[in-house]
Amino acid sequence: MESRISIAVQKSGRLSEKSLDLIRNCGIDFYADSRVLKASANGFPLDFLFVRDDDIPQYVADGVADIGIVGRNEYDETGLSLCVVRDLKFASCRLSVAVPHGFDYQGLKSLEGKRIATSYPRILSKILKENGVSATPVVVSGSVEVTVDVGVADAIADLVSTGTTLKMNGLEEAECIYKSSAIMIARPDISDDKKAVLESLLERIDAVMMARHKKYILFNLPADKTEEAAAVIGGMKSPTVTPLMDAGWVSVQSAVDEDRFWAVFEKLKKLGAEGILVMNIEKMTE
Ligand code: PRT
Ligand code: ZN
Repeated sequence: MESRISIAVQKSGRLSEKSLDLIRNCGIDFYADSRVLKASANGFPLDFLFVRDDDIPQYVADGVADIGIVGRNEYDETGLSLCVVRDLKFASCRLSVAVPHGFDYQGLKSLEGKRIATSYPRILSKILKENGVSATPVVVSGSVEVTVDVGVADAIADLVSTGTTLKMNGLEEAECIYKSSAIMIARPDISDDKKAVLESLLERIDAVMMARHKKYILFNLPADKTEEAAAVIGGMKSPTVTPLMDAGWVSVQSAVDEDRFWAVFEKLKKLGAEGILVMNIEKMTE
């Protein structure tokens, strides 16, 4: 019988939807309902376990699940030693030191002897130790941003994405000390059969992630500008160039990195490109 692998995914929260979207985009079909704890995929040997994110690393360590999707912050905070098989690059955030207005922050040394509220005492302590700073972590499991106001801490170290929560609570983001995003973790002692299933899942994930950062462009170009256009596009291989009925023109198609897209677009227009079509890529391999 074919081996199946199980994945622990956050039941409801910042990671849930994107974790499930990623797996669906891998062409894996399943039914997830917020009231159920388990699900099984159709046509791919993957079973789901929907749990709180805090529990995911331990479940993977205990073999309750073979793999899991969790924030790097949650994983690092456990101190467990599992395999980080992919950085999935969503749910990005940073752990930042934030201080009340009027706190003269001059780097981590300003925290010497201070009380710092955080939900990530292990990560914070490691960073403070590396920087030779001795401070007292005040461990709280939520509402870290109110601790200064109520007088239990002098500063905080909390996750930030837009910075709105800090501002709303009268705090200033003083320094980012750690960066996080969703990662896929796996048990180190997974069987060979399961490893093969994991490899096939990772191959699909890589294709989806690669496509996410690319656009596909198709345009007509004066034939004598082909070399220049290829240089502008750069990328993996030379673009595909097809002659048009009008001998002076060619049709060019290629994938372009999304972050370079507008710069490439402008340059191609200057070279005389016409009828530029831009498409999202669903999946892609190197
Ligand atoms: O119920 P369960 O335990 O499963 O979920 P949870 O409430 O513990 O976690 P959840 O869903 O809030 O976050 C899951 C993961 O998302 C975290 O472990 C991070 O890896 C990641 N992530 C990304 C964030 C944020 N962005 C984030 N902004 N986690 C929390 N926040 C909080 C932050 O703690 C602060 O309270 O959002 C607030 C700040 O947001 P901004 O936008 O105002 O800066
Ligand atoms: Zn949690």
